[in-house]
Amino acid sequence: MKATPLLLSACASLGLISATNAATITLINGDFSVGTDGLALDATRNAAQGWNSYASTGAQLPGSGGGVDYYFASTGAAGFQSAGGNYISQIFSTSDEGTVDASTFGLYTINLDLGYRNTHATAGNISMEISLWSGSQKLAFDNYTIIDPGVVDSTNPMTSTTINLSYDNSMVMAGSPIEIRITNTHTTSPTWDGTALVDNVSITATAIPEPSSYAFAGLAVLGVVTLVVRRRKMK
Ligand SMILES: [Ca+2]
Repeated sequence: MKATPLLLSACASLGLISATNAATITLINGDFSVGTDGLALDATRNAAQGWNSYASTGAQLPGSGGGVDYYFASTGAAGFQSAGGNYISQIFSTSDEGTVDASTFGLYTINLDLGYRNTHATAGNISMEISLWSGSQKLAFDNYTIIDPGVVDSTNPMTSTTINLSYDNSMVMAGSPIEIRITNTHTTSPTWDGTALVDNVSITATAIPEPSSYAFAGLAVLGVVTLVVRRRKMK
């Protein structure tokens, strides 16, 4: 009967590592509804609060101005042109479980709405890249194709999309920043003919058990098996 406590111990170890530790990430202004002055974007035309934007041909976030208004009142989405790499990004640091950095979680589920501004022009399928970065290091990425819907008056169709990204967070130094980037990798001319729309971005994160936890559980199971085999041989 000495095997019983060890068996319970092994089961407890397995239970610990199989339990998921999901957390909702706090993204600022995931629906692109607020400007940098805290007012609604459609009233102020300021850049979106919480987000950075990068483009080869000027700013591209809703309300950022600069000669082209990227804010679309009908959807309230961020829009950016097909200039071969325009992207928006946000470094996030908190979740409902506390402070987050790139070493905290290894699996991220990103929900967002993607669409095509097709009321005036379209220019082929738009390839989007959704990625996670820590500084200059790309940790994970996936691609999504927004199919060219053709020009249709008074639309701008949006589709809810889920992207799962994972990486080995045990290899990332604690305290490293983590950033989400949403990139329009399509290139066309004029660039605004292929304008991608992004809205309602949210992220949940899950811890991936460290390999050492698996090793420990494996050793515990091995110990039980060995003990059982020995006891049977003794009978
Ligand atoms: Ca919105």
